[in-house]
Amino acid sequence: MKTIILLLSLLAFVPSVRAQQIDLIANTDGRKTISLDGKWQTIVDPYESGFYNYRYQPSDNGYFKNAKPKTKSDLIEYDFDSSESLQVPGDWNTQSDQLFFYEGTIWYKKSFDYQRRPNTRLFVYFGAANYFADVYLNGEKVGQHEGGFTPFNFEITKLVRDTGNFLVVKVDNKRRRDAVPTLMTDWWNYGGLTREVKLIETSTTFVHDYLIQLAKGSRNRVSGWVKLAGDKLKQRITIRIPEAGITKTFATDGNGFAAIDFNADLKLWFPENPKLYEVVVEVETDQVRDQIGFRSLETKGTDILLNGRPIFLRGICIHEEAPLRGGRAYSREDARTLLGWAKELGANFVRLAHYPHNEFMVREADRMGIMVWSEIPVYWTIQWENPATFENARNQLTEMIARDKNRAAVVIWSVANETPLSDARLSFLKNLISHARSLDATRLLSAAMERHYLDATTQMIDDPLGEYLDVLGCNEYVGWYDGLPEKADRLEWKSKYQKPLVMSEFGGDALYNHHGDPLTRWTEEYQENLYRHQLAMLKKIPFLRGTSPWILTDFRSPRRPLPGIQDYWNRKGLISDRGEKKKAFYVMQEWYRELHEKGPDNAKDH
Ligand code: GCB
Repeated sequence: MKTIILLLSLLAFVPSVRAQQIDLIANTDGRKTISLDGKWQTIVDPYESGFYNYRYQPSDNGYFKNAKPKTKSDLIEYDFDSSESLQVPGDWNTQSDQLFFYEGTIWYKKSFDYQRRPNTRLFVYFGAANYFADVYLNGEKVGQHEGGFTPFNFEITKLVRDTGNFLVVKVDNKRRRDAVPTLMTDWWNYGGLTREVKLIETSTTFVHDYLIQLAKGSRNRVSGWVKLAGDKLKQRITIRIPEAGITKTFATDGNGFAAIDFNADLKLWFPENPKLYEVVVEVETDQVRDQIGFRSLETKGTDILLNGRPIFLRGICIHEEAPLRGGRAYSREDARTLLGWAKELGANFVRLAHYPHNEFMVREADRMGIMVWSEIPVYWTIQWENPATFENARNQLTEMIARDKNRAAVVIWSVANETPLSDARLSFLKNLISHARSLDATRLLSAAMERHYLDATTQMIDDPLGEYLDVLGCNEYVGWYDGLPEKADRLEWKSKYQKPLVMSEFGGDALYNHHGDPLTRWTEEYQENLYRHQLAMLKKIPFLRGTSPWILTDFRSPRRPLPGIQDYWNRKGLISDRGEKKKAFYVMQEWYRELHEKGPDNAKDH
C-alpha cells in the first residue's frame, strides 16, 4: 500500500502531457531554413483565458484557433490581427514599459505561406522560449516544451499548407517552485520567444544528429557517431574533411545509427589558433556541413591540459544580457560584442552563466578561440527530491549537450551553481553528472560550489560533490558579502581534492563613474580595491587553474532595487550596461596580460 501511495505521489509530479518533440535537429546551420523572425501578433493573457475556460478546464476553442467572426453576430473576444505586435527574437519585458515586470502568458501568432516540395519534411525550430511553450499550427497542437534556454523543434510536415498557415505559441514565464530555475534567482526573468524561430526543411530521410570530435585522450583519432531519421535508415555515410584530404565511409544500422572512428592528422584547435575544418556528412538522401574544431582535453592532478599542455583559464562570467540596449541578447552581433570585450580583457575563457546561452555565443567562441563553460540553471535551491524537477534538469542538460557537443570551444559542462549541501542534492547532481558523461565522454564536468571556513583564515573546499567533478568550481565574495577587501590578505585556501580549481565567481558592485575612497561601497574605487586584494589572494592558491570573476557587464536583476545606484541592475560588471569600462576592468586586464606573457595558450602549433 505504501508503495502504491508513493508511486501515486511520484506520478502526481509528472506533468500530464509530456513533451512530444522529436530529438533536436542538432545543426540547423547547414540546412535549408526559412526565418520566422520579425513582428508576431501577440495577446497578453495574465489569466490564461485563451487556454482555460471559466471552470479552469483546458478549452477546445482557445486562442490557438485564431478564430474570426464569420457573421456580424458571432462573439469572439480576441483578435490577433488587430492586437499589438512584438519582435521575435526578443524578450517582451524590454519591448514595452507595461511588460517590464510582467510574468505570465503571452500568445504569439505568425502567419506564413509555404510550398513544401515533394519528398521533404518540415520542422519548426525555436532557439528558446522562456519558460514554457505550447505550440500550435493551424489550430492543432504540435507540442510543448519546458525550459527557457534550450532549443526544440516539432515536425509539421502533415499540418503545413501552401498558404494561410498560422503558427500560434503560448509562452508562459511564471516562476514555479518546482521548475528549473526555481522561484529565486539573481537575474531578470525575461519572457517570450527570446531566440530565433525558423522552419527547417529536410529530405524524408535525413542526417538527424552527429558527434564528430577527437576521441577522449587522443589527438589524432576522430570518433563519434551519425544518426539518421526517416524511413531509409540503412545507408552508406561518407564523412569528408576536404581541407585535410579525408574521406571515410561507414554504414548505418537498421536504426539509422553508425559509429565512426578514424585516424586523422589535423591541426588542433586552441585559443591562439582556433582552427575549424569544414566537415561534410553525406548520405544518399542528404548532406550537412559543419565547421568543427578538434582538440583534446583532460586533467592531470591539479592541471587542466588542452592538447596535452597545461593551460590557465583566464576567464570572465557573462549573462545573456544584450550589450548596450539591455534585454536578452540573441544575435551574432551581440555575441561578437560580448566576446570582443572578453578578449579585450585578456580572456581565453568565458563562463556563460547561468543557463545555456544562444548558439551564436558558442559558435563565435569557436571562431574567436575562446573556451566556454556552459551550464544549466540548476541554481540555488531547487526541489532536489522532486522527480519531475530532476527530469526537467536532465532534459535541459540533454538539450544543451545535443546542441553544442561538436563545438571545440566548449570545454566544461557545469551542472549546478551554489547549491546547498544535502544527500538529496548530492544524488540529484551525481545523476546529472553521469548522464552528461554518458552523452559526452570528452568534456570536463564542473559545478560552481560553495566553500566554508575551517577557522577565521582558512577556506576549505570539501563539498562531497567535488569527488565526482573533473574541475572544482568555487564562488566566493570575500570583500563584498564576506568582510571588507583586506580580508582576502589573511586567507589561505585548502582543498580536499587533488583537482584543478576554477574560481568561478568573485567581485563586488560599482556604479560606473561613481567615485569615492576605496572603502566606500558602490564606487569604482571600492571595486578596484576589492579586485586588487582578490588577485593577491588568488595568486597564492597552488591548485588554481582558472578564474571567471563576476561579471563582464552589469545585468538586470529584480533583487537589486537600491535607487540611484542599482535601479534593478546588479552592478558587479567590469563594464557598465552602457559599455563603459570601470577601473576594476583594467586591474583584471593587467593580471591576464601578465599571465598570458608567462604562459601563452598552447602557442606552438601541432
Ligand atoms: C552569486 C550568484 C550570482 C549572483 C552573484 C551576486 O553567487 O551565483 O548569480 O548574481 O552571486 O551578485 O550576488
